Amino acid sequence: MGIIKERFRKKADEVSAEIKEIVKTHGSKKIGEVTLAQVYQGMRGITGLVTETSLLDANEGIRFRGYSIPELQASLPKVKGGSQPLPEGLFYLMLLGTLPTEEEVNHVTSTLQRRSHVPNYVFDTIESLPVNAHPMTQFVVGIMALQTESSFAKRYAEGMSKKDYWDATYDDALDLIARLPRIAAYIYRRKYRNGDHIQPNGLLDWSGNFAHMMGYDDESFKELMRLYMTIHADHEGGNVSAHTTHLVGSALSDPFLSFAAGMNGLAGPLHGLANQEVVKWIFEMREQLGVELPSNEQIEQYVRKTLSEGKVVPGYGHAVLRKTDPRFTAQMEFGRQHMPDDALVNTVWRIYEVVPPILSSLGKVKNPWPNVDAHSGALLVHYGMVEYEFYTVLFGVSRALGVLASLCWDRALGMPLERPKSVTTELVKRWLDGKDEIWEG
Ligand code: NMX
Ligand code: MLT
Repeated sequence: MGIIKERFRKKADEVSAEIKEIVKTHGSKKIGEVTLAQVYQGMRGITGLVTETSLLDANEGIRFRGYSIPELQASLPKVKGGSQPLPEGLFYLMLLGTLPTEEEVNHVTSTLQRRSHVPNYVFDTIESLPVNAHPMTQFVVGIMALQTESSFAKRYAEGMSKKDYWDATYDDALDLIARLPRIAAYIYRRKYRNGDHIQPNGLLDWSGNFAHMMGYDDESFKELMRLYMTIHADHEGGNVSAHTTHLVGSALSDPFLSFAAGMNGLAGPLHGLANQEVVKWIFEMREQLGVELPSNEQIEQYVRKTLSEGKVVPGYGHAVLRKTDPRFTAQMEFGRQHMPDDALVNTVWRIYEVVPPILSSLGKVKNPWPNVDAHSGALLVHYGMVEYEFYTVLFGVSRALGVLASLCWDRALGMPLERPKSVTTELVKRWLDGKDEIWEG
């Protein structure tokens, strides 16, 4: 057994015992009330899940095992001469709960390199799709093709004991994380570079190699990938991609099936697809105005036009956050350091000045501030990655770190099948008339 796997098993045994005790002693404690509005309105604010890897505060933003993004930037190991954290270190942190040393991060990097081989039939399956298929469709099909490699599915079919579920899940999680950059880069080169593929470089870190396979060898692009892969990795458990992966995993669907399901959720425009929508929206604005860097007044008019057409302003708002997303701020900082004069990046910063007061004035938007997707595309365009339909795939590769670390925890803690109660409006009306006890299900 590898040393990280062994440490995970030990840690999981401890946490598992602790949780058993908590549930035994305090299981009947009430932690909240549920209103009818919450049931109809996307279950906002209902605490119904446990996710160990990260926790979101509405005002402060995300903390990974207690560490904010600036704290991760300060304390996670980096490549020599680099200033962004290695996301392999964040994976270690999310999995084990402690910050890794440089040696431990190198160990994760080499474990991923060792597991990174993608069988040819996966590429053949992707090739069977039309090249104009959306990159997220190609990504999910690639993951599904890889599912034949699932150690969990194979061992389950052979009669694996419940106590070994975590072990097979861990193997699948690492295999998936190791292979996703190769699949994603293959899709990028297939769709946008005439199928001129680039072989992996086994000497590079996970994100550096990913950048290399996509055809971006500039060191500052690799730094951007390290930052990107770190900040998109996890956003507690209730977001669509994390929750879907957890939900599907709760049926003991293997990690490939579960993660592919999560990625189908990430492909929605209210979730991960928003990063492509932001750049598409700005490109359309620039085209309509015929300028590279629109003024604040021009942006304001364009925002009002978007709203008057019954559309949302992409990259703004959030179901939980109530302040500027620290992931936006981290990217803004990167932009200030690496490309302060870039016209598109400056447009993003002007949009940040213009949009919040407009959204606030509508009186219904709970969070007028930018989220992670408002900034990411502009940084990518700066390095020549203008193919915005691909951006959600980058988000997906990063999200694997968090949701698969969580799936390991789900299996190690023996999390049961998720099955909340639903009701019909007919029953709600009967309850409102005092005729039924609807909440006893
Ligand atoms: N532009 C215009 N209207 C908005 C926006 C926005 N950016 N955000 C919220 N609203 C509207 C929303 O459509 C709703 O209107 P109505 O009552 O007419 O249906 C009203 O404000 C109340 O919505 P909220 O309670 O503030 O937001 P909710 O929690 O329902 O949704 C989002 C959160 C993220 C889905 C929403 O803010 C949105 O659609 N934002 C734009 C898309 C986006 O950036 N998504 C990415 C989220 C981050 N991620 O990576 O996943
Ligand atoms: C995410 O990163 O998953 C998004 O910000 C959406 C969310 O947290 O609901």
